Amino acid sequence: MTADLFDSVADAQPWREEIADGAVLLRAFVRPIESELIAAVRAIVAQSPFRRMTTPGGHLMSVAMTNCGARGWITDHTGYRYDPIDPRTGAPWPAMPPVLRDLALRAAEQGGFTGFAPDACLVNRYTPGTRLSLHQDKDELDYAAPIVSVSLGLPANFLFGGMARSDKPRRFRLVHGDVVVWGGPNRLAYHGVAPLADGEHPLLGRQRINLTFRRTQ
Ligand code: MD6
Ligand code: FE
Repeated sequence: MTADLFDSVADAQPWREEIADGAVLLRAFVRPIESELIAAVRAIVAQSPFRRMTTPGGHLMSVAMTNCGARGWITDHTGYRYDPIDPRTGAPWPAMPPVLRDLALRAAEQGGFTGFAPDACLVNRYTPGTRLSLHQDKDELDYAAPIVSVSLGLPANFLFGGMARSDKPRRFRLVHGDVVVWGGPNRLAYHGVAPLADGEHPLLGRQRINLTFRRTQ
């Protein structure tokens, strides 16, 4: 009787919200390791600093980016790609810390994707007013692997659309500690981030940090 009650509570998992077929939102999933994550991000940035990149169309992105892992996502006037070398430092990107690799694996499992082994982690820094326009993540070779996306710092409105850019996106408020796991039939859904509202986060100040883990090849 008591066991049944607890089982049904566990099954409900209020922290796990299915937002689309193959996409789940894991509320507060990384709160228990937030200090380790923030320390890991600081170490990455000390080696490969945040920088604003230019799109192939010549636009300077408002979001600043860096990477860790065997390959990093970059954009310049020649296009988008994954590259093992940070063009800013001329050296490989910082290695992916075990705490990050492990969290990506555990989160992917919660989304129903076992054995996720990311080789790239894109680190995005949003300051108030910055945004990421609707896009698809399609520079990876294997769409069978999901993407795991971690939010730290200020809250953001995540826009989640359909397979066409013109599909009206739904909005999900992502706060510090939330994780989105994204794959399956919605792997190529259009998505973006609305302009960041101003605020002050107790651990990270006036910014939002987003980590997205990918299997690129
Ligand atoms: C962000 N995220 O949340 C940007 N892409 O800052 C993404 O572009 C993203 O959260 C693919 C899957 C999940 C994501
Ligand atoms: Fe994306």
